[in-house]
Amino acid sequence: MYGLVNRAIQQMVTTHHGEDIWLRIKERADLQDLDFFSSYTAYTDDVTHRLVAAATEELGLSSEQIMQAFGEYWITYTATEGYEQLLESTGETLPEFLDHLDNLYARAALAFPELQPPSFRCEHRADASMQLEYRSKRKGLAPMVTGLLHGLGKRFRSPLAVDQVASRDQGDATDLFHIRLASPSSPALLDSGLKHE
Ligand code: 1DX
Repeated sequence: MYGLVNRAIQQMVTTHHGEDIWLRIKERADLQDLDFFSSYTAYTDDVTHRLVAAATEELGLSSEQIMQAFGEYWITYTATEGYEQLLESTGETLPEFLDHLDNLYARAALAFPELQPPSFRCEHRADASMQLEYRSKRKGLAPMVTGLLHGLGKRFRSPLAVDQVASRDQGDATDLFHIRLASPSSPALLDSGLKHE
């Protein structure tokens, strides 16, 4: 993946846990000789997976927890690192944004030819819930998608609940996420753990 992804992991860890922990994670991932990640260099996915694995050891969190936190972080990180326009032009509301995710990638891929974009398809239900299908060449990143969705919920100030209802890791054909938006008409949803922090 492009170095921007590894830089985002570095910044998330440094901000929340400090420089020393970051250096330990980097060393455990056998990346101690690397001075920095260059945003526009395509690194092997292995580098990212090693960072996540090392972070689980140093932070005592599961890789699912780390990838979910990272997905959420990615939304604010990219917004402040020059991609606010890209996010803005993808949609003004969460449902619109989810409908246009493949567009976002089509535009990003013009500038960054080594991007290996996943693909998303969003179905809107009569009860205003949505089902998002996620397809990727990569495996094991579904928890990051859950985090991305929570990050988008914060961006659009619409708290949401995400349930993964099918999983490639469990042998299903694709990864499917069921998304419920909290609305003024559903205070029960807001009380059931939807409201984060
Ligand atoms: F819901 O691959 C909201 O390298 C979402 O299965 C989901 O293949 C927002 F460094 C610049 C650059 C570069 C900008 F300059 C990426 F080159 C991309 C910025 C997307 C913002 C995907 C990153 C592939 C790198 C992938 C999950 C899971 C997508 C990570 C999240 C907005 C981003 O992102 C999978 C790669 C950008 C850039 C956004 C992604 C690669 C996403 C989202 N993806 C690189």
